[in-house]
Amino acid sequence: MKAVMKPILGLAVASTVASAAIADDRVVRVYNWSDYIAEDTIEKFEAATGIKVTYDVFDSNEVLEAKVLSGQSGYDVVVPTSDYLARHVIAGAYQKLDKSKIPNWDNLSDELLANLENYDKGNQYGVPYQWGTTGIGYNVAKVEEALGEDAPTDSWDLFFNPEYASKLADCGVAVLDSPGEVLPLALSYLGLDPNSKDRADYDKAGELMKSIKPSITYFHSSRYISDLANGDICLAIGWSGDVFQAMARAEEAENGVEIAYYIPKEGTAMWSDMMAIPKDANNVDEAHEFINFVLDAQIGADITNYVWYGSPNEAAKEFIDPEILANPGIYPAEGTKLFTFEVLPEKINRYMTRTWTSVKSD
Ligand code: N2P
Repeated sequence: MKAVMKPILGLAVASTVASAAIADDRVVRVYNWSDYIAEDTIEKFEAATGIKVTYDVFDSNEVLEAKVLSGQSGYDVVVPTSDYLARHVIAGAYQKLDKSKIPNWDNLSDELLANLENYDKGNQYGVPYQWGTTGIGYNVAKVEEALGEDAPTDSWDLFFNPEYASKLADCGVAVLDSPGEVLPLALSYLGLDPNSKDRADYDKAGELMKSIKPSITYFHSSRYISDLANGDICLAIGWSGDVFQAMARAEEAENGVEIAYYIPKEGTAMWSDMMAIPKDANNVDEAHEFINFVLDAQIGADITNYVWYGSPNEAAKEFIDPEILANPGIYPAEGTKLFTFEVLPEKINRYMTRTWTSVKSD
């Protein structure tokens, strides 16, 4: 009898200890874009709150959307772009924020919050995280070598005009792997509405993409940072902060690679990514604490100083590197042509996905 009792007792004790540990350990599961947070933000949050962070990353709204719309994301905080947030809200994927648990909400820019009401009336579901533009990152020396001094390094022609793109193919051209990011740019280049609701327009955007497809080395939404930094590609259609991070990495490596970013003169997309709490979140209090922490003025500035994206945090401005605030690639100059993404009918979203698949498989 004794011999049998002992292990059972031992087991009972062990499981009591384990469940006590689970009850005490507060956790928050965060799903954010890759290369989108300061090196020490998580560490600081854990030290300040005792909440343990599980941190996973994605690099496209499409990947995030598949998880969020499944209703079983497994996350407490996710970060869709504002137009995707709006779609997910319509689908009932998020819970309303409890702003009484986000005292740092007041640090946010009122002007930005007002603009974001186009996606989220009353700012009930989404909290701006960082914002930026989509543009062209390029290797200064390699582009000059391939195209000479007259390279149109202020225009979308560098990418969308096969005459130039074809000369860059050998040194490598990377494109974001996302219909929702790239097709509006193609529409805009063609002089069409970047938020067109007309399928025929997407056929034209698809044709344009196919015309430069032979010059495209790969479609991927995060690899271009290290490839630009290492000199492995000479052009990327990418997001502002990511290209600046590539620039910083090259400088740090002292490898002689000079990277530049520009917003094409024809105009581009400006977007804002939003923190939101999925319906299936298990750690709702912790999610609010995480969001509130990110909205701290110093923490918000740390993030922008590290990832080179625009901050929605007005109070953070005094801690942001003045060079970043003065950089028109990060904070676009007055008069820059910019458009924002609208929430499109689902049938248009599906058509964009189909168009993209056909571009990639062509
Ligand atoms: C970070 C990319 C975030 C911007 N790597 C895309 N909305």
